[in-house]
Amino acid sequence: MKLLEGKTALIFGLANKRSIAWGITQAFHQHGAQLGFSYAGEALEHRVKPLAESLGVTFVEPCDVSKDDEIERVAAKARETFGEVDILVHSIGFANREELQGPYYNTSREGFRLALDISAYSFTALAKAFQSMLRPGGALLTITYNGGERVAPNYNVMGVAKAALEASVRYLAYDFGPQNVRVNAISAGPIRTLAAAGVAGFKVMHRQFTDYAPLQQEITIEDIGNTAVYLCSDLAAKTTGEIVFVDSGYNILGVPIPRGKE
Ligand code: NAD
Ligand code: 0WE
Repeated sequence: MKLLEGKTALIFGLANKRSIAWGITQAFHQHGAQLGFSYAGEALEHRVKPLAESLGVTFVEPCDVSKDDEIERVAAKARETFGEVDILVHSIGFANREELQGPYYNTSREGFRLALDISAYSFTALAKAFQSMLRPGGALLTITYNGGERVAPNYNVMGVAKAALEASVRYLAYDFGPQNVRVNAISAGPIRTLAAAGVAGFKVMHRQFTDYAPLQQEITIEDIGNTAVYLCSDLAAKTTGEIVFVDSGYNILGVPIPRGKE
């Protein structure tokens, strides 16, 4: 059964084949959605264009989400191309590398501003820019991490940004409710993407994740894609303002002990 037939979805945050945005793209494509992409800027064009072409997607627009004029430009382009849009996916996060190690209290004022601007505010900015284009029955979706609710060592200012992002999901869900547009987030377990590459201690964290998680299984971009289809389809018609965990059950643990060592 195709769950997104007749729906148009715009996906922000595609960098390469390992991106969570690519897992979502493939699942949306399999479910019959008409797609459009937006990517950060020219440096990524040579990676994103071939991926778009492989699915026959022609709407591929650069947009640095820290720039209001670029958001406005891509929104105008979407209106011109599609008229109305059903689904908007935000799969974007960034902090300066030096902020993702050492004590959180060392976060600089500018590092805090940048991380919250790109990782949290941009979702609200996109919601505003696309508000008048969103069809009733539509959905906004973003990707978060449990480091926004609990302490993940080194995640630091990104955790604070995810907390702001998750609160934005609830406030936006309230705002968009009367328009019958739903707003949700997927809280993904650790996945080896570009944004996870070279992160201090990622390998150790990833290893213990599968040792402790109830399902004892790694999280894939396909797992996130499948849940994204559900949340953006009419199957989730009465679900809004939620943070849905796709993490093999890791977040439910109060006393994490490896299997067999209880
Ligand atoms: P990724 O590097 O493939 O995606 C991050 C994207 O953010 C990239 O496409 C990058 O170009 C984009 N981006 C950064 N700054 C931007 C800007 N100024 N304007 C526009 N785009 C910008 O990595 P990913 O893991 O797929 O990350 C996607 C989302 O998933 C992020 O919000 C991340 O925090 C979240 N997440 C990742 C994991 C994980 O373990 N990989 C777990 C939970 C949540
Ligand atoms: O949200 C993320 C990735 C966040 C991220 C990663 C980078 C690395 C490269 C944001 N900005 C940057 N900037 C860079 O220059 N994740 C959930 C993956 C992740 O990142 C961590 C993690 C996990 C998990 C950082 C520290 C600790 C754990």
